[in-house]
Amino acid sequence: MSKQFYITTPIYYVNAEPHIGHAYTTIVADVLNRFHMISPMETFFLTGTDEHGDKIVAAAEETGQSPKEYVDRISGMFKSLWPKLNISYDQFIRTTDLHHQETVRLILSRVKEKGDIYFSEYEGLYCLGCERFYTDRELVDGKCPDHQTEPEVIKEANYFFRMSNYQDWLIEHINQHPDFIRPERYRNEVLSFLSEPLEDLCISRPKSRLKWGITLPFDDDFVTYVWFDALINYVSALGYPEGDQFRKFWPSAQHVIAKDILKPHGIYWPCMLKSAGIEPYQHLNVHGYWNLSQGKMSKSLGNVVSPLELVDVYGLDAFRYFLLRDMVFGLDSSFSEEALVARLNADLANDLGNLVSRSLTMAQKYFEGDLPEPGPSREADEELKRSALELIDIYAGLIEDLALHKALMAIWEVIGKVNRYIDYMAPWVLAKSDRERLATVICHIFETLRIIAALLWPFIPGSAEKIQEQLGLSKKGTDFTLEEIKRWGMGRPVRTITKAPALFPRIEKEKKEQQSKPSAPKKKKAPGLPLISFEDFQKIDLRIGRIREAEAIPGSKKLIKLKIDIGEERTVVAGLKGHYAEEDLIGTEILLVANLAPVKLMGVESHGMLLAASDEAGLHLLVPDASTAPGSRVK
Ligand code: ME8
Repeated sequence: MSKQFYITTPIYYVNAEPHIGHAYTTIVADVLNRFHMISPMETFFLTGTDEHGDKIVAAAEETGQSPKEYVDRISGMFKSLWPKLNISYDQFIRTTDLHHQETVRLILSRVKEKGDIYFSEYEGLYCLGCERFYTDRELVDGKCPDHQTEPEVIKEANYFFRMSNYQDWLIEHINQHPDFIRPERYRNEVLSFLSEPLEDLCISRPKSRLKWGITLPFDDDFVTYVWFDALINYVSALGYPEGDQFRKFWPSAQHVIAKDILKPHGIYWPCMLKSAGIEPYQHLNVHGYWNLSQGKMSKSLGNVVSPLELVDVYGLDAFRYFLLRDMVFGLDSSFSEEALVARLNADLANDLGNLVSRSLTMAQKYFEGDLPEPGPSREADEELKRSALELIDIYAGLIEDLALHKALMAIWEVIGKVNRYIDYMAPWVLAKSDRERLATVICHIFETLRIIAALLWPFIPGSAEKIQEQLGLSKKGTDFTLEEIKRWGMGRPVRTITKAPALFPRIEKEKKEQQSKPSAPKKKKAPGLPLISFEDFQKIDLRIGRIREAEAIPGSKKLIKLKIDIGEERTVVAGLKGHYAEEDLIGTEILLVANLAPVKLMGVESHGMLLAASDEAGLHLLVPDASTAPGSRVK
């Protein structure tokens, strides 16, 4: 692997304020960047704003500002948002930057010299929202699928880029580099698009219609089409063609985008690069949409969720963690505050927060914060050590594969193990009987915590550094490389361990709501079911299970077949489709009615029933509030 890593986000349009979709992409790029920092590699992280085109002029007109005043203001909002989300980018590019404009003109000249640009009259269907011509087959019921508006017929003479010249080369390149566009579903989408003849790309707009853009180097009466301008930011930022940064970082380039802009990035951009004589990027990483319960969130629909408002209420790392844990990279996800609160309370406050806090309390109480040397280790200690060390490679592999939610699940599996190790070892008993054993156990807990904190740093850097601080470590964040993280025994603190306020305070949603709404109606009484005796209740065998496999049942709209570990393996059929993605279920701990008589559903025999509750927001699986061993009895 090369020693450099170059990651980019899309440059966002400045026609509206940033929302959680933009935050997600930028946080993902930040996680990947930070992960490569500790790999360690020399990294470069680029973000910025896209400031030309019809849309921007229309948005500026609405506010009564000039395009320049308008883009300065909104671009500033993006720029000032990122530090508040702990995004550590290296450069913020604006397409109105002079050096970017010069690079666009240089590349246009090169492509023209190559013979790939021609002038022609064109009549087509143009969507103002997308700023592009549509072919009939791309429209849905005659309307733009994104904006649900009928495109205008526009006839004008324009410059065209011979994209069709590069169709065969691009198909070949994608076939030879299976992870050029990933995940696979988006690679297939691009290949399917390329199976039809590629049309040439209209790359200019006459100034009579649009002045706000970069003037073509070979015709003063035209400005550059916004996409031909915007995509070039990825190389202009590095000082193409002569810049040292370009030479150093471009060969390792990776883009992160959502599926809405797959076509410009998966097709136009590689063809433009090829024509200009620049090597293609390494990877195009494509994620799905964050939706709200009522559908896609978008600026044009006006139903966006503001990142800063969420951060103010729930804290930055709860927000970052939720976005990264609840979206399977590549698939769509539904955003709800309820789900965010559930994650915060269960994973952060209970599992991680309590683990850190109880460990620090024990170190204080038994050793006044000054950990002694550990004594000889036993099998259970070795087992914990093995899990913690194995986690490092598993985690790295999952991040390389963009399975960010799985990397977090893997960390949480080890968090669960440490919590169980503490319960099992009962240091409070050892404190009275065996101080040497106590020291060994506490040292194993601290070493595992050191590894957990270091691996969490790319995801929730602020909290990870606080944990490192509380553990009394001299190093923080990027100071720990993956190699160093692997060195067991480094965790002996150099300073006295400090007990600090809770890392992730629980959100008591109902309490909060009641406080802010004194006249809120009383909670509905539970609907009356017949009373049962305690003996009857005891007949139900309720167990903690962990989902190992999840697979949709073909032909069924609702059912998913699950393999669940409850100390033994159970096959259970559950109506979870549409509420949970199969991949998301794997690793989840659930409550299972384990002694229900088997039933056959869609030909599959089901041995038990999962507990779940539903309300207006959807169906929610009931889960233990801290990781619990599979098979544990629920009482
Ligand atoms: O397309 N869910 O800018 P843009 C997830 N200027 N991500 C979302 C999202 C959602 N609901 N909504 C937006 C442009 N995004 C061009 C890019 S690049 C050379 C030019 C994120 O402001 C996601 O990353 O419309 C998506 O690709 C991007 O914002 C679109 O941002």
